[in-house]
Amino acid sequence: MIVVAGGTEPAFDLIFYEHENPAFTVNLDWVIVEVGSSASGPWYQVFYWGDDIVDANTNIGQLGYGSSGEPDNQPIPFADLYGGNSSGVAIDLDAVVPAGSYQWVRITAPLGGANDAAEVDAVDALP
Ligand SMILES: [Ca+2]
Ligand SMILES: [Ca+2]
Ligand SMILES: [Ca+2]
Ligand SMILES: [Ca+2]
Repeated sequence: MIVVAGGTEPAFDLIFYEHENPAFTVNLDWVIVEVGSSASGPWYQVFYWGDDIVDANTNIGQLGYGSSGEPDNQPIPFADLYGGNSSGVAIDLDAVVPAGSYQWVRITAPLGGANDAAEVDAVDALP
C-alpha cells in the first residue's frame, strides 16, 4: 500500500517493470498504469506511455522520454531505468494523485500501435 499524505514528496513510490528484450533493454509498450484505493476505484492515472504527453512524475519522463512523442515499443536501455540497471519505470504518485491510501493497481494496454500486448514483469511499491 502506498500512502499519499498530500503535499510534495517527489521520491518515487511505484515501479513498473517491463519485459527485458533484447538484453539490458526494454521496448516499452503502450500502457496505462492507474492506482486506486479500492478494487472498484476510483482510479487515478499515474503513467501513460502512448498519449504523447511527457510523464514528468517518472524517471523516464524526467530524462526527456516522450518529449518527441511516445511510440509503441520505444527502446529504452536499462541505464535509463530504475536504479540504472533494471527494466523499471519509476513513478512518483504524490505529484498526480490526491491524498489517500492506494493498494490497487490497474494496468491497461491501449489499442493501436503495433497491436502487441503490454508486457509486464512486475509492479513493486517502494517503502
Ligand atoms: Ca512520492
Ligand atoms: Ca515491451
Ligand atoms: Ca507494443
Ligand atoms: Ca505519457
